[in-house]
Amino acid sequence: MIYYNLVLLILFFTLFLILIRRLSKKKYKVTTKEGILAEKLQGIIKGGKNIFEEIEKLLIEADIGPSTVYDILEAIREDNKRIKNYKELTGFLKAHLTKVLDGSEGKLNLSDKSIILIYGVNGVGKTTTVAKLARYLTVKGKKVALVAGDTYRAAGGEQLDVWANRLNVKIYKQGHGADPGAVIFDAITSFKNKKEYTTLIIDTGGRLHTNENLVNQFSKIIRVIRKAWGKIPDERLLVLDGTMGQNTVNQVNIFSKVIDINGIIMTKLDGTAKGGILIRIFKKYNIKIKFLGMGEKIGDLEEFRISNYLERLF
Ligand SMILES: Nc1nc2c(ncn2[C@@H]2O[C@H](COP(=O)(O)OP(=O)(O)OP(=O)(O)O)[C@@H](O)[C@H]2O)c(=O)[nH]1
Ligand SMILES: [Mg+2]
Repeated sequence: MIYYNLVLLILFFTLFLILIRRLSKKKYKVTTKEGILAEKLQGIIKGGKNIFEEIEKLLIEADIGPSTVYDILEAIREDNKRIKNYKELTGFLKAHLTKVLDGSEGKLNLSDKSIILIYGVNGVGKTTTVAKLARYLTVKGKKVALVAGDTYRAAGGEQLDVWANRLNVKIYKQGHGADPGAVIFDAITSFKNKKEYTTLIIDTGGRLHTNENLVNQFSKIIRVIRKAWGKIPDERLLVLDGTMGQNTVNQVNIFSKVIDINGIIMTKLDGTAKGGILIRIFKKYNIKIKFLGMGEKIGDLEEFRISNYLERLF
């Protein structure tokens, strides 16, 4: 009889444990926000794996950069007792990275008449970003005109033309193969004297075979703008492709030799790309991050906000 009762008790207890686990799992799903790294972090915590090794691997994979990852792990070690679950871990990571990113949010600084220069390597999303910015500024009441400065690619000017038509904004363009310097010079000269436009956004080409060519061509464009405008462009925005990872650091390095970059726009963060590299770039170059490209459509441009960015990352 005693034996029978004991078996019954064990059975009851096991069922109770299963029920508790089920319930807590359900609660877990409801209460956690699912950022890109969320699932993996939950796995680490729940799997009882070596938490430091796993977090290190994950943060390195997210392109956050070795020195920042090292700092984070040191801080977690010091604060080890506090981190008991997923929520506490992400809270800790967000708080730490918010400090690292302090000062990284950048806004456009435009006056009654300003020029925005958009540049970056081949295919990163420059032309799309020019169109997105045109719409962003039009909504804010600016009178925008565009310059098709990419004359290398046969479709380069046409692509911008399509956007300009859709947005109903002015576009300065010349034929395929024209000298980009001449296109830009003529556009600025006209823009300067036209009261009906407040903001000129210049698209440039990125299709050059070597870094040296790119730098030479780009230096020439800046010289032309200085000559026509009397100073460097008011906004000098480098477009980086979020899916390119570590490569983007080299791109910042190359362009920073020729131009005083005053803002970064990172595109293609609507897919699996985490964009953790922005943390590394900001730490290294201290350049403001101004916008994130979140898709191919005209409205898919987001002002960079540290909190939103980190919310998406974790
Ligand atoms: N998913 C996604 N795709 C994007 C985004 N921005 C641009 N693209 C796509 O990326 C591709 C290249 O975009 P473009 O704007 O032509 O890039 P570009 O830098 O002007 O290219 P080149 O002029 O050839 O150097 C296009 O298919 C765009 O639709 C983004 O934020 N998300
Ligand atoms: Mg283009």
